[in-house]
Amino acid sequence: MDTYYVTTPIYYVNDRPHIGHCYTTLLADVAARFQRMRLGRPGDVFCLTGTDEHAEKVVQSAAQRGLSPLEWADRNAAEFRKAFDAMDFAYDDFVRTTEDRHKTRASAYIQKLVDSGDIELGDYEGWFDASQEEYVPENTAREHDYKSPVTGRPLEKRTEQNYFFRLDKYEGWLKEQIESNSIRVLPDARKNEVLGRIRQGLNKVPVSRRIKDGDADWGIRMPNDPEHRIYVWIEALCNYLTTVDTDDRRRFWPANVHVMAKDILWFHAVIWPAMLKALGEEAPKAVYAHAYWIREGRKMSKSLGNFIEIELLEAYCERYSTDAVRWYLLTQGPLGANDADFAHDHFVETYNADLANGVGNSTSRVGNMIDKYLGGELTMLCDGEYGFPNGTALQTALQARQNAGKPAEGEMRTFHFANLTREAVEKAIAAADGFEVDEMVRQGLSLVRAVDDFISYSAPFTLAKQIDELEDGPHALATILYSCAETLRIASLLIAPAMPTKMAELWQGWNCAPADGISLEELARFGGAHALKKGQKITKGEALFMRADPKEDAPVAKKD
Ligand code: ME8
Repeated sequence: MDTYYVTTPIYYVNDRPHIGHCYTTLLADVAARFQRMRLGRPGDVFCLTGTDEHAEKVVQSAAQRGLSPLEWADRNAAEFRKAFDAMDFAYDDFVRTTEDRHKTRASAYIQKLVDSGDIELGDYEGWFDASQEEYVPENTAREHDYKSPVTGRPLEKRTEQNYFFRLDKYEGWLKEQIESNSIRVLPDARKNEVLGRIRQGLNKVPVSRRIKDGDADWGIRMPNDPEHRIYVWIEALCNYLTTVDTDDRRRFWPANVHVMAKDILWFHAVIWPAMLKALGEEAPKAVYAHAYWIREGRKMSKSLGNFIEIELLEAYCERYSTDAVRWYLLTQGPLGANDADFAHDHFVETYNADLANGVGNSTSRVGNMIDKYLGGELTMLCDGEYGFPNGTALQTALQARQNAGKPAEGEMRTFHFANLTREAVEKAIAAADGFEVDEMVRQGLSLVRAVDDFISYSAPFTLAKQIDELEDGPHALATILYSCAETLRIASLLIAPAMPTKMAELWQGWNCAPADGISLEELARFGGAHALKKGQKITKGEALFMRADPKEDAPVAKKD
């Protein structure tokens, strides 16, 4: 893989950001951070987010506030950026569809589709879902009693003369591309849904609206017919290409993955790839549609007004750290096919189990032992193998347990940290390829758990008490602590995309910040060129996460 390009939807600016927007953008951010490290070439990764500004509802909500659409869009686009800064997202560009760079190129793409006969004029009658800015197919409208499947608001019957995109021409091609995974529709359940709907037959898609008297001058006009405006969805999709359609960014196309929630999968898995095909452009390699964050069993959405707002997330960030919020959203969120409920108890439970008692406890325990027993300096290396026949350090530790009257039970166990860490990195890379970003960082946590298990088994604190009595004692203790620290270093690389600040803190204390320009596989080689060294200073430092009190009330959003 030479380059990696990941996108989020561009969000409507009729309202302020909430957990859903933060969640999708977090997924893209974590994937991009991982790939930057994996490739060792941050400049070859491109993460795009932004705002979708030409919707009718932006005009309406601006008017309600006595503002021009652009003033309202400016204000909300700034809110999105602020929210994304608070969540520590490191995107490479933030596109606004009101920017010239987008408008000019989107308009050129539409003209090209007109010229090729892929866009043509015709009459259209259908059920319009004004709350979602889209037409709903007749059977879906009927199934939902002529109400919006998303918001439950009544659908409107509309007839208009429109330009249409000939989606029907691409039915066979789309089926073949998706079936063969040339375009991967992920997760798998979504692929079947999309194929099922394609098999019902594809119709032409309206791509314009006739401008009526009194309409605000908002949106992009059809380049061939200024009486019409390009339907907001069609121009919005173009953002993924308009933003990288420059000499220096073209190399990022096609996108590796477009990420979104399942509500807008159809546009991304079907309409957009067909538009690209018609334009002579390559289709995205994958489209990933996650499920929803819900609250008390109902979808959270701006239209229902029941979402978890950015202010509440900020209150969680303030109390538990931004990295902890990122970890919770990432690992407990609706990444697969199932919706996820945001619940305070569950937050605290996850925080304590994975972070305070997991990553935080393990790193501070190992740091403290190195400080106490080795004077804060690694004095031995280890080949990472604690099985027979090379596990002499472990045998010495077990001897110490025996001497202290606390023998380890059962058969002698083996801990091959060189293998364990290599496997974890391989699994993380495989997970990243399928956009299972939660599984990707969980590989880091599994290494932390392996170190905890090894510490309980080898009991270095027991060994430390007999250091002068056992012939091999000092060597065994230093070797065991080295392998714990080195395994945690590798774990920290896999966890860093989710918790960049906390892992940077750890690297600072342990003097092991990953070098620039080196790929993950090199960085993560146990005992390799970038490993912890003999003589390396380890500062014990503060615990990364303090235990949370489950009895404490949930944080509350601060309002201006
Ligand atoms: O649809 N749970 O914008 P939008 C998880 N402008 N994710 C959620 C969510 C929830 N409850 N609610 C929203 C649009 N999202 C168009 C997109 S793209 C060319 C144009 C996230 O502001 C999720 O990513 O309504 C969803 O797909 C997106 O916000 C919809 O954002």
